[in-house]
Amino acid sequence: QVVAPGAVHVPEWLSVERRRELVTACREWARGPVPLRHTVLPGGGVMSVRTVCLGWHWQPYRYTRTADDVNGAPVAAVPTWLVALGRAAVAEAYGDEGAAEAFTPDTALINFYDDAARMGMHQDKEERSGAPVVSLSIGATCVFRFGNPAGRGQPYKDVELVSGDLFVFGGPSRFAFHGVPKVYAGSADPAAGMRAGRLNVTLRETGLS
Ligand code: MD5
Ligand code: FE
Repeated sequence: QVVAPGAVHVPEWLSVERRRELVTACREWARGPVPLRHTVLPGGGVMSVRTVCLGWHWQPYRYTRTADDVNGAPVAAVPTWLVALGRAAVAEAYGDEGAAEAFTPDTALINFYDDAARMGMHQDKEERSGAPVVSLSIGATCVFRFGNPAGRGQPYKDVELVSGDLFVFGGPSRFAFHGVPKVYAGSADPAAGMRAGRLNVTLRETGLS
């Protein structure tokens, strides 16, 4: 499942039980202290994805401790169990206990996609850390477009991500362009508590203090 150097896909890594726990926790975080919201871009565009953050609040294009573009509230902390899950994910993907122990995510970005939501090709460049990004997908199947660090266009690989999948992006893949061009309607995971849409949780080190 090595898609590119540093990019590892582990299909259905999360047990159904784990998925349910994550879905329940995300529902709670979506209620507050900062509500799930469509991010508004500086040019006035509105993202179709809805997002809530833990630890640090991502706004285009910086991290803050308070959700200044939503309600000004301090964001909720990243729970220790989620940090532990992130470390287990790095261990699983890289088979490297040292890398797993060193991974100390201080932010989680939680994205909710309804069946019509998309994410355009972009790079994640706001972090000041060489650490990998851990991505957990639950619910509807999507097409994840994994590109290259040079630009939005070709070459890219389209990978289907299904409920429970883990993807870790590190090393030379950390700054690859990527996006979600399609969510498959009707492919959600009721056993995990997702009756519709897709949930993606990313765990990251911001390198900020
Ligand atoms: C998602 N989220 O499915 C994706 C999963 C985001 C975002 O893109 O910015 O919230 S994270 C995919 C990712 C993260 C960091 C690097 C790379 C991919 N990569 O180099 O391909 O909602
Ligand atoms: Fe991204």
